[in-house]
Amino acid sequence: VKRRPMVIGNWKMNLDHVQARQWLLEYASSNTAWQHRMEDADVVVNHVEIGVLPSFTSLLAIRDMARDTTLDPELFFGAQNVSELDAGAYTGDISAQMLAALGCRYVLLGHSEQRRYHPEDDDKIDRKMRVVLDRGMTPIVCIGETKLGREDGIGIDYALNQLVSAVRLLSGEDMSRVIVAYEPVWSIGTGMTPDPSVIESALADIRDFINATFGADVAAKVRILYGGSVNPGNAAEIIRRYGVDGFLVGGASLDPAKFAEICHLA
Ligand code: G2H
Repeated sequence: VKRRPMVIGNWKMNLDHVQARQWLLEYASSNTAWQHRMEDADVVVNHVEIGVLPSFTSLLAIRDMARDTTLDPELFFGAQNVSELDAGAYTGDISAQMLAALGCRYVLLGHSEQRRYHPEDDDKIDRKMRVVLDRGMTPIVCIGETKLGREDGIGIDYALNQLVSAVRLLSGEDMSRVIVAYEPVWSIGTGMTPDPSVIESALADIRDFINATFGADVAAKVRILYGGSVNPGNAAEIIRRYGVDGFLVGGASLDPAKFAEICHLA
């Protein structure tokens, strides 16, 4: 199975709807410049799937502009979180139905900042996985160990336990649609990344778990991304590693030129 590489920009709590429009214009022109450079160099460009995760209030602006077919490459979008509940008296929450109605392709779940600053827990995340899949969207589930875990030698086991819980309610068919983002918490927004060989072995452990739980066909289909301080300087080295299907990019995705560069390195 050939998995399509992907790069997802997680804007976090940045870029209002006006700034989002501006971002998209600048991204489109950076991207065109990259394409010309690639053509001049006769490089065959990978068919990378590219998406952004704006804040809820910027989704509509991105949706309207992303429909513009002159934009190349196609830009998908999704949300940074969702309620696990269907509808009703849940002030301040956003449902999966609402996100699907907007045309969201992805919903990010279990980001460490959600786990840290909100009462987001494994039990809720597995229900969110379910509602996102039921609405035809793709969950991008984040897992990753804290620095503490790493120093204690817990390492990947901590991340794997999060994954075990997140996929608890899923069938193999569901699982083949899931995207897993491995983000060691200590590398998020810090400029520090694990050694590429460590990333490679962590992703291999994740795929082994999927293989053992859902079988080889499913394991071959699931895309596993690396996230945490990805930038144009380290992206090429990480993507070369076996089993790395792409990136979840935070800080560097706010700069449309840097984001376009990472997309072309993937
Ligand atoms: C990790 C990542 C994107 P950053 O959170 O999800 O952020 O690239 O800023 O480390």
